[in-house]
Amino acid sequence: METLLSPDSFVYNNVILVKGAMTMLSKRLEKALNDQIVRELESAYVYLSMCAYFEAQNLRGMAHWMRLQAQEELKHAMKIFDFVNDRGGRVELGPIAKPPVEFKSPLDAFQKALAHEQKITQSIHDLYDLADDEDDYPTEVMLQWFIEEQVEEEKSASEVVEQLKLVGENGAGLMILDQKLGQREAESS
Ligand code: OFO
Repeated sequence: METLLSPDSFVYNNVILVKGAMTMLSKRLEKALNDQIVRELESAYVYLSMCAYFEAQNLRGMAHWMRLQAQEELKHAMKIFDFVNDRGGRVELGPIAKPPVEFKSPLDAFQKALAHEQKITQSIHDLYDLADDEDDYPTEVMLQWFIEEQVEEEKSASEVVEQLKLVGENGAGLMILDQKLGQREAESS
């Protein structure tokens, strides 16, 4: 069905916005979005390091889960990267911290993954507050995708944490869970 737009409206990310709302990013928001790009790249780095840990433990299913997670984080970084460019901003990448290398156990690794996601959720919420303060509607719309995504991110890490707690020291249970996590499929978008 065709949507009739008034002459001063346009569609951005499936949302109708009024022309003039798509102003340049403020310097403060540009800096905050750049920081978020780095955090998303840092997330990819953290999960790749966890992937390497699981590979070394011969837990190939968990390694696969972490590899896909790292790939998703790169897509998250690129979403914001493209958005900053689309808004006439300047992407400026910063340094990425060295990720943790060793973990006490698979449970420890997934607990750290969950804690990491909780930190990222907070940073997305802080970004949204800033966009809201500045009445930057396009940034708010773009961040709504991330707000929903963070609910999924926390949920999936938290599910594995709970399953690993149930498995405990049971080697057979760990193998079954590893197999199950190896079936994770890449997201389509
Ligand atoms: Fe980008 O969602 Fe995880 O960190």
